[in-house]
Amino acid sequence: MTARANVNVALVKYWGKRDVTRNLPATGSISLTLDGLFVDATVAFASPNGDRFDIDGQPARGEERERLQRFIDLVRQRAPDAGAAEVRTCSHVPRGIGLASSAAAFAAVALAASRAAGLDLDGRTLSALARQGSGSACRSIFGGFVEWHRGERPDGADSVAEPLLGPEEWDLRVVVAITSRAPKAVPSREGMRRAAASPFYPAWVAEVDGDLRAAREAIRARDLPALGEVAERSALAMHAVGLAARPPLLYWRGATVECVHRVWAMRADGVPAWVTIDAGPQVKVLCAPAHVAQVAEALGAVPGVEGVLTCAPGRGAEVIAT
Ligand code: 2P0
Repeated sequence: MTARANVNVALVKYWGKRDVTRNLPATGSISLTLDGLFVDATVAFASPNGDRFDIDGQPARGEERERLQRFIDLVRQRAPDAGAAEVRTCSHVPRGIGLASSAAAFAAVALAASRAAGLDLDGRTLSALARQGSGSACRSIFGGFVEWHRGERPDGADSVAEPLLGPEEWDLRVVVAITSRAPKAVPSREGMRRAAASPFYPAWVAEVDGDLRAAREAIRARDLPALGEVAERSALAMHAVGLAARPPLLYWRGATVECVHRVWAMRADGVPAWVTIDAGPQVKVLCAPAHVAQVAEALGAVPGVEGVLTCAPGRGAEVIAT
């Protein structure tokens, strides 16, 4: 069974957990699933050689292996007779540089593994399962604009994503400026742990409900300036929390800052474009299709930018081979 899932970019960020084991977030978040950056996962049960995990053609090791092992154990709790698993993932997105490859990977594995085990989970249940592999994976189950609800229950059954607007319902673009391909120094998990101890963290949490409301409203109204504004402030506030943490957390490189200034200068010149930045140095710019060429050219000309990608809204996770 092979499933494909796209990455997603958060417009209102998930940054911090209320339960580390189950990946229950401190706040809700809203994302856009992106076309063209995806992970394929192939899963078969009843492997004769015990559990096997391969990532991009290599046996999984260390922390990555443990995460996959824990995840497959969760699937087997629902399908105890499934047997040993053979899991292979193939990534079509650079890994570990802040482009959400783990979100796509766990969304794809959740779908492929549950189907391979004979389970036919509804979107909500599949989203809750994917969340336990990687929090943001619960959003990649769905296409287009997606909201992940914080939920209240200690078991996390209500901490699931739901689609807000399908990928065909609002045609936007995200232009990604790659400023460094080096593996990130601080994984998101550790970043969130540090952020939660920042003196600014309570202020961050207090702002998120208002940002979620504003983003939901902007998406409903297809209001790009309103959505861009909330996305930009959510990202900058998330990074401000890290700057104030002890030890401090700074994902940006010099070119990251230059890209932000470039986008702000373009906006002052009348080009509607807004930045967001995740747990890495890449800059993602939200704009309308009509402005993609201009934005991509401007970002590509910023010293230190190593490459530029453009993504349209993408579909949710789907089975591509049985
Ligand atoms: C997000 N990020 O909302 C935020 C913004 C990065 C910055 O979700 O520990 O890989 O697996 O739940 O989902 C990246 O964190 O973390 C992330 P885990 P995840 O997209």
